[in-house]
Amino acid sequence: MQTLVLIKPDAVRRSLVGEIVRRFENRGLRIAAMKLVRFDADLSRRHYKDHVDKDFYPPLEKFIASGPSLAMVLEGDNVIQVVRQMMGATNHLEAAPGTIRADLALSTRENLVHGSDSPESAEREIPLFFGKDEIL
Ligand code: IDP
Ligand code: MG
Repeated sequence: MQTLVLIKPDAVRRSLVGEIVRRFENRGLRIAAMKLVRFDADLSRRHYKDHVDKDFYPPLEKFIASGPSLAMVLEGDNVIQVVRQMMGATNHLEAAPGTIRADLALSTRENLVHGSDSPESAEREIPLFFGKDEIL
C-alpha cells in the first residue's frame, strides 16, 4: 500500500524536513519516491479539488505555492492510516500529543504535512506528482 505525503513549505522553511522524514523512517515506512516540488495555482486546484470552493482555499493556495514542498510516496502496511495518525488532526489544537502537528505546528493552515486520506485519494494524488518510472 502507498500514500502521498507532502512536507509543506512551512516545514521546508523551518528546516523540519529531516525531523519529519526521520519520524516516518523510524516508524518503518519505506520511501518509494521523493522530490522537491513547487506548486502553482493549477496544481494546487487539482490537488485540493475538494476544497477549492471553501473559505480557507484562497489563503491555502497562496501558502502552498509560497515555496518548495517535498513530495514523497511512502509505502508500508496500512500506510494511509499510519501516516494520518502520525500527522495528527488538521487543527494543531486538536492533534494528539506526539503527532507531528501537535509537536511542531502552531497554525491550522501552516500545519507542515499532507497525507492522502483514503486509498482513492492516494490513487488520485500520487500521479499529480510522480510518473510511474519515478516510483521505485
Ligand atoms: P488535512 O490536511 O488534515 O487532510 P483538509 O481538511 O484536507 O485537512 O484541509 C487541507 C488543508 O487546508 C489543511 O491541511 C490546512 O493546511 C488547510 N485548512 C483546512 N482547514 C482549514 C481551516 O479551517 N483554516 C485554515 N486552513 C485550513
Ligand atoms: Mg485532506
